[in-house]
Amino acid sequence: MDYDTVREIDPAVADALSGEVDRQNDTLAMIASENHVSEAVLEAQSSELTNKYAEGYPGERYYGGCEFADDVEQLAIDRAKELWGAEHVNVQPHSGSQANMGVYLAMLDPGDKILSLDLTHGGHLSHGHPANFAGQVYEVEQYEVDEETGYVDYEGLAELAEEFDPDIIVSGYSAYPREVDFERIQETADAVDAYHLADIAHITGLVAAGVHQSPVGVADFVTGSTHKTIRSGRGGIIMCDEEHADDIDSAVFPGSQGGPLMHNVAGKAVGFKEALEPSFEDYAEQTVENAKALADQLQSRGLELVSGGTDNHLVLIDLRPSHPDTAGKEVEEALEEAGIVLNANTVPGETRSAFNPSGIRAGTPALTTRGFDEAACREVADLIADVVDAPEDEAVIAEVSEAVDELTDAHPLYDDEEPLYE
Ligand code: DSN
Repeated sequence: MDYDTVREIDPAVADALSGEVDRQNDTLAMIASENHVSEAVLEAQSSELTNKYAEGYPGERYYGGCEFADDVEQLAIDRAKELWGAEHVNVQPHSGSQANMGVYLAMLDPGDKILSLDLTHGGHLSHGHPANFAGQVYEVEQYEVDEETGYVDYEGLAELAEEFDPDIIVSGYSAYPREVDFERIQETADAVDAYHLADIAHITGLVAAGVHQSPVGVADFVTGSTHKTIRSGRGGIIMCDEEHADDIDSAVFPGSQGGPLMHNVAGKAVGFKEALEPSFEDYAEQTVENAKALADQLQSRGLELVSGGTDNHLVLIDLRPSHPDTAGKEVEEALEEAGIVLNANTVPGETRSAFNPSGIRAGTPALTTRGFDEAACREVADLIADVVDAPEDEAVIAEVSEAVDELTDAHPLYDDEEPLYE
């Protein structure tokens, strides 16, 4: 997009928008939660539906003029049901956090108990961090990963559940490189008579494509975001059995949101249609293969990975064993200077601070969308390792930057010539 129309009215914003296109074209997006959506999703998301208020649900709106909003939302719902096999789907949450809020509001009273994974072990703010509404409204206890293995400590979780007697157990994580055993967590939830919320924000696409086990039909509630590995319009989603449908719908609207962002719902519908194509399964498989190649090459360069590898779309490097004097933020900043954008991240047993932690999280969803294969990801792993070894060396940064330019030139993004993906 050239943003000519915006430029006529508002050159400052047009500059920023064009700058962002160039930034995405010229850098490697390795923040594990990010992706690049198709031109069709972009177009739907910037449609005139942004003008429409559509409080309510398809066929039951509070305002008139909702016939096309109804069409779009029903398409998004039907496609989501087909993708994930859920009985009931709500596509209105504005984000993954809003989706989690919808479930809490529907099923819990203030002061009820949430048992979730600690943020520094890979959990998410909306699972009950004290700085988030979930930590302020509910009583929260947190389970952890085993610091030796990096895997969820399922036994510790079961023991803690017995002790704490939660009303809801949250599974699904933001910085966890291994397959989640949703059935095992469900057994624990059953044993203590708690609900189970599986937040698959990061792995929505992997689950839809069948390359990660699905919690749908296992957990009581499944939430997610819709713009990460599933690569559709930005926002959130809630899935559940028919039994809880009315409670969930009322908790989203009017419980916690007003008018749905119908332009985003249109982007979700289009992205879900794309994800129903057989090629999406190839994309999801390649995303995981790419992460494995990245992991393998990082390890061969002497870097330590939490859990020793990955089963999904991300790797988590613990810098402490190999580079005890180098902190995550320093590496994040040096890599960004070289054109590789990822984030510093806490690691299990964190000894630094949340703002300048000891780890780096890197994901392959966006690179895979861009056409990177295992060989290209191994090359990227070498570039990352070069910078980790010498984050202050400007000559190294310059060399890596040149290699990034070659990679981005070889894998054009939004280039007006070819669609990003078919
Ligand atoms: N900000 C997202 C992530 O990076 O994992 C989670 O919401």
